[in-house]
Amino acid sequence: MAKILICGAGGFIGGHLASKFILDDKIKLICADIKPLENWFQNFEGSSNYSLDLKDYDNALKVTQGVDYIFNFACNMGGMGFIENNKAECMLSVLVNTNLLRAAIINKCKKFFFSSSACVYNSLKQNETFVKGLREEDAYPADPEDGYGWEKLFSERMCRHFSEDFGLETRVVRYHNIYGPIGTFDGGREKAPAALCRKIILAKKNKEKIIDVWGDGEQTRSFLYIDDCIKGTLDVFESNKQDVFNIGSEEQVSINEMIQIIEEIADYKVKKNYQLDKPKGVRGRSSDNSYVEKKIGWKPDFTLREGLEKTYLWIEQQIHSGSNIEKFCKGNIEKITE
Ligand code: GKE
Repeated sequence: MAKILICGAGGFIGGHLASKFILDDKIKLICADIKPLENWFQNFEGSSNYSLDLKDYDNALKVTQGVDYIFNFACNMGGMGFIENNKAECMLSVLVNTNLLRAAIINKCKKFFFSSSACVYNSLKQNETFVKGLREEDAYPADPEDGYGWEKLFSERMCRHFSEDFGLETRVVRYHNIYGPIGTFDGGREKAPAALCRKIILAKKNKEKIIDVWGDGEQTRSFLYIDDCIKGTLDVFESNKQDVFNIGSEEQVSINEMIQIIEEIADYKVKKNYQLDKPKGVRGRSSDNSYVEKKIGWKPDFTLREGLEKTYLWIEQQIHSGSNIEKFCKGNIEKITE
């Protein structure tokens, strides 16, 4: 039995990974998150679940005891609305990854996975729309997203030096805006795909004809569906490649183009109220997957349209049923009543 620990298991990507491992009877699964168990997006009886703060070194030592493999997704993060307004809080996540690396050495863990982010990339390479896809080397010279991006880049380098100096096997990927069902869609931490699905669902439900859009809608991104993210995560983790890899999509779209796809899914058109004072992040970003495809053999399967169809449907079900809606939205989402 391999003992696997998922840190941040109460969150979006961690929860989906746990839902994969829980089905494997050759894995003893341990899950940890700072959130109380009732607020975990997904939790499973078959795993050992701990609600604890990994910024406390003693907790990291305790929860990694006897563990073979560690996946660290635990960090204070969200979409642009969150990371632009909580830079110090996002940087404190460096304590989590540092504690876990130290504990992994003490507890002789075999391999360590760190979830980095496209926010590490040099901002000067992202100041136009429809930019050239970012290659792994584009993180240097370093000029990452303020706060969150610096923490992710620093923690990437800690992983590298813990491998070089202490022989700990580490695997690092840079996620490019992961979206899908069973994730945050309101309350301030949500990212654009879920936010815009929610806005169009509510507009349709309340027969409103206009939605708020942050920025001018021309900014571009690529968005990776959660199932592709999990497959890429496992492919990198199981490889023998000690390096950093993009796990993202090369399907670069403007926010306006994404809204058009969601309108088609909803069969409901809306006007856009562009809010130029809202958090916008970089002007353009997309992934270049040539390195991960060559070295790992991974590339995404889902198109944005396919992923948004599943995401839209799930959010619509949550809103119309109102079940557990607080779990996915810490904010004051208006109660949707039939
Ligand atoms: N969240 C959100 N909500 N974004 C909106 C909205 C809205 O209602 N309307 C338009 N946008 C625009 C934002 O202004 C931004 O330009 C773009 O969509 C994407 O915003 P986002 O999904 O919140 O986050 P970013 O891609 O800018 O940055 C995220 O990148 C991830 C890695 O790719 C970060 O917030 C992290 O979640 C992560 O590093």
